[in-house]
Amino acid sequence: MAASLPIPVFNTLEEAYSSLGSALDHAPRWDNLAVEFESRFGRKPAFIARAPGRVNLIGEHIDYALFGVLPAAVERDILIACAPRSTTEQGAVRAENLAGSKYPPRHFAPSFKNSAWHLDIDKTQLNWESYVKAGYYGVLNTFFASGEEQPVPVDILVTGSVPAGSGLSSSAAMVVASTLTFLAVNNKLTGVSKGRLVELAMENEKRVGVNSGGMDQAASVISLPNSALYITFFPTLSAEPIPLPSGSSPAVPTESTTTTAPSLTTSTAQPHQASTDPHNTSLAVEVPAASAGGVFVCANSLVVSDKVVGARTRYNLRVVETLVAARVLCRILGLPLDEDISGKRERVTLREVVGRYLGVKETKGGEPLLSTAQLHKGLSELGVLSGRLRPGCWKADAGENTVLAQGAELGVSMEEMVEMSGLEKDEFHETYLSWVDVEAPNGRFQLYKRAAHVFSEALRVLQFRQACLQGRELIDNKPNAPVGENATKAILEVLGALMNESMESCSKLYECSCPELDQLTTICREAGAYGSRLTGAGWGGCTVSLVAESQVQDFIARVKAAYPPYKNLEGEQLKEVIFATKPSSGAFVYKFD
Ligand code: NG1
Ligand code: MG
Repeated sequence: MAASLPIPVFNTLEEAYSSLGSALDHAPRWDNLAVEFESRFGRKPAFIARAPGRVNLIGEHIDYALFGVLPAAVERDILIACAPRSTTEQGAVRAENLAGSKYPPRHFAPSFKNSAWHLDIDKTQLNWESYVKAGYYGVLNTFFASGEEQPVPVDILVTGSVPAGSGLSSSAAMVVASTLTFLAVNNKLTGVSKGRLVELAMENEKRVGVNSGGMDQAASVISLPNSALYITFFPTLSAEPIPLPSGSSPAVPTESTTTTAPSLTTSTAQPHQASTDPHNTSLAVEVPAASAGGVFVCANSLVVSDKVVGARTRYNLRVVETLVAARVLCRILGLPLDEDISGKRERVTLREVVGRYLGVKETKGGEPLLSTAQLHKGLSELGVLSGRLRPGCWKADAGENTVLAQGAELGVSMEEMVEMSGLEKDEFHETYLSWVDVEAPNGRFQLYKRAAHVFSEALRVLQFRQACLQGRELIDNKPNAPVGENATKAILEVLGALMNESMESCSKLYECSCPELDQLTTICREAGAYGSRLTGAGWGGCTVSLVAESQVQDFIARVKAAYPPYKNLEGEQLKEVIFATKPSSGAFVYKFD
């Protein structure tokens, strides 16, 4: 399977660019980075590590509950050029960023104390180098753990085209690229599979302070051109490429279809200003007139999603609420827990609750033991049973009337939650709160709403995957037949409806939207999208909309006219905030001769 493959290391730029499966002109950015590296550090880079951002098509906030998600890598990525440096300061890093004033140069060095490597990461504010340090941390403590072998001193230069805080996972792209950089420059890439890199990057990203699931890192590492990935996390990480209903002819850029010959002649080439080049129309999509396919369009709400600083009351709180909901459901439904399973207190996930509910003994480390049909059944039934998590409904003697009478909005207090868990207060804190800093607004925790979202969203992912598989079959078999076209349209409508339901659930049950995201997704639907939803953690950042291929330009024009923050944006500035995406390939390393 895809996750067990080695990380690609390319020795020629032809190979590197063609692996991206895109008609974009990548050369200017790569050239510019290499030229700048040489002018700043006085020698050529030894490697460039590349990791893409991703757009999540469906499956929001369910990866840390260990349910499958459906993202695709985007063409926008992080590139890190690096080379070892000759100095006596072991493992020291000079880190610079091409976006200079926003991300000032940093110099830091790890220290080896008490049998472990340390780097200072400030979790109270967002610093760009924290993501570089996070990637380095895991490499140090995995490959230099004994303290005997020393990491080499390194110079690095970073450039990124994934907008930060936009839900397109610039953070995971940074962490994956950084992890790859330090692996490559220390000659530790051999034997590291894509799956291992995902595990390392997941661990690394948690060091920045967000207890995230593994979706972003897996998408950034494992993705393949032209398909989305159905990523599952239980019992182990697994990834299945899912073809998208993108029509019979693939979408191509309107201009720059001729790819500049790979150059990277660092001593002669002039730096290009790729991102501000008015002729760089690389993200506009030309649409085959007769195509019946759909295209995913990202639109940034321009509200910056502050996930790290806001993690206490947002992301990390949701992680705790879903975990506690899983325990309480086990108790309410009389399912095996703790002693029955492992002999000690466990933090059971909502995904594991499904297996227990269906009476299937699932073991970690093996193949998933639930069939798609079983998972479907379990999710549907548990979606209904999650109503028992409403205040007052969880006690054994709670009658049906109570279920109907109690509002979901209220949530439960800390005391009620501890009581529902069946744990002593100390044990509860140890199991659910000792490793994370959270604060519930008004002291109320929302177990019902969070579990209801997770079960329904996980079900929508299964339905979306199924519809994509059917859609591709139709397009492949009957590209021109009217019946095929109508059927394809019907599939796009199914996908769009699932995206709309997902948005509704994120907004109402998971409460991870914001007024601007609600407004922008409504505008996108009114502008003709089959469906539109927030993507990524939410509370700001991007939306993703499914749009008929033949309608993309018209759609963009309508959204521009209707969404107030876009009114004064033209040309490149507009393309920065709203663009069609084509699934790209995952992370790799380019090695200079
Ligand atoms: P974003 O907002 O794109 O960084 C975050 C998490 C994911 C996932 C989504 C919500 C990180 C690194 N990633 O994505 O694991 O939980 O939110 O579906 O925090
Ligand atoms: Mg992120």
